Amino acid sequence: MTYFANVTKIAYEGAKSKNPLAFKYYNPEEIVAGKTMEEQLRFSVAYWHTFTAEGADPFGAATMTRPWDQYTGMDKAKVRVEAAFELFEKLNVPFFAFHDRDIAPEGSTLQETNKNLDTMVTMIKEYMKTSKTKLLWNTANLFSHPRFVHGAATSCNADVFAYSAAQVKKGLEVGKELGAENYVFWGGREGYETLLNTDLQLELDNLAKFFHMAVAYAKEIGFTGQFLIEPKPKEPTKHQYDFDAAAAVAFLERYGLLEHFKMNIEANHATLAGHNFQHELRWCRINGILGSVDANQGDLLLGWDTDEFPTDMYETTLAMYEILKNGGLGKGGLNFDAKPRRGSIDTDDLFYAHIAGMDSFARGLKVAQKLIEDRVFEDVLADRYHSFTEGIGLAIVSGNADFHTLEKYAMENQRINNQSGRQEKIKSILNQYLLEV
Ligand code: XUL
Ligand code: CO
Repeated sequence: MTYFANVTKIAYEGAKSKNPLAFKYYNPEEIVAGKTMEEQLRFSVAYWHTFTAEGADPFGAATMTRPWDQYTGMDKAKVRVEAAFELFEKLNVPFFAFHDRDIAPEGSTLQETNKNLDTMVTMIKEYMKTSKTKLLWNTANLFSHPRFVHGAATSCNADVFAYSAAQVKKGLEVGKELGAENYVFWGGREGYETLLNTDLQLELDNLAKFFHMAVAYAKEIGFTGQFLIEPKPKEPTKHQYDFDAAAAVAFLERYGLLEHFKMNIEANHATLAGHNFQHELRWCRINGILGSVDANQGDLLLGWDTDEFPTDMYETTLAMYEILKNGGLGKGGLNFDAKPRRGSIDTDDLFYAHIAGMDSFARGLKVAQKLIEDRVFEDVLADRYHSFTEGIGLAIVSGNADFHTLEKYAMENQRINNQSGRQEKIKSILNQYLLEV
């Protein structure tokens, strides 16, 4: 049985290829910066966008008909797994990621829901035995069902807190069973609509308790996946507690949780927070908490989370620059939390979309590697911050200055000379690399 009859295994054919179902830049075996592209990029397919999303938006119904749509319930879930492993193999991706409810439908009780999940986990585990594709991360969907109307771990209703705990407990067991390299917490409903009815202090304390319980349970069962928080400032909730990496880290630090977590940075979430992708990656990198990436892009003309496949070469290049400077992603990967546009209605579009994303990041990797090799930005910084390498600047950075010595210096130093930031010149150089590497 094949679900993607028009597509054979996607091969690397090089930049001159006119075959739309071939990689132009992603050559999994090619060595870049000491590792194969496959090892550097660690691509992952997001189960929800690829196998459960069907093109619905807040104003209109589904536009995409998939081969598994002729089935319902558990039958549909099983056919999706068959199709998923066919797609993984044809795309030659090393990883995938899912929410619990992506792979198995809810039953009428939590017991029945867990039973459905167990059946699907057994099936997926069987497929994973003969597939190279591993589980990058799993997570709990604590946002779709109406029970999460007021939040999950930050709900005003203790019964919902308990239900959410049970769901994450099961999720950690599933993660262990399938050898997940990470476990993600994205708090889409963890936040508030209005402070007029919100006990902010209690909600944050409860969220911290929830995370501590998750850390304890992972330890108890020997689940060794890396815990990741995925920041997002808003949508669906007006204000989400894990607003951006800085807010998430301040929270983790305040509650003694920082050593147990890293960040899963999503490009579109960064822009929703008023940052750019590189900002969030850089911030995590310098703080040693860059865990994984949800690789997508937003549309600056639309104010919401459009989850487009990443094709903007500036973004992929600067993202790969941060990732290489980070020494890679460790247990993390580049997970395509992305969907074809509502008008891209064919099943083949799933392949075109992934190829576009994989090629854009592969090319970004090569340009970033060359930028680093040639010390393009490193030399810019060395020159720009030169004043901190000698004299008073060296005294400041080495901790040998105080307000007395600085005042004395400033009084004696009558002339301050500033130099140009040279932004436009730097951008021209970046363009040369993008066009010529
Ligand atoms: C939502 C989002 C989620 C998380 C996992 O914006 O990004 O799909 O990645 O729950
Ligand atoms: Co995401």
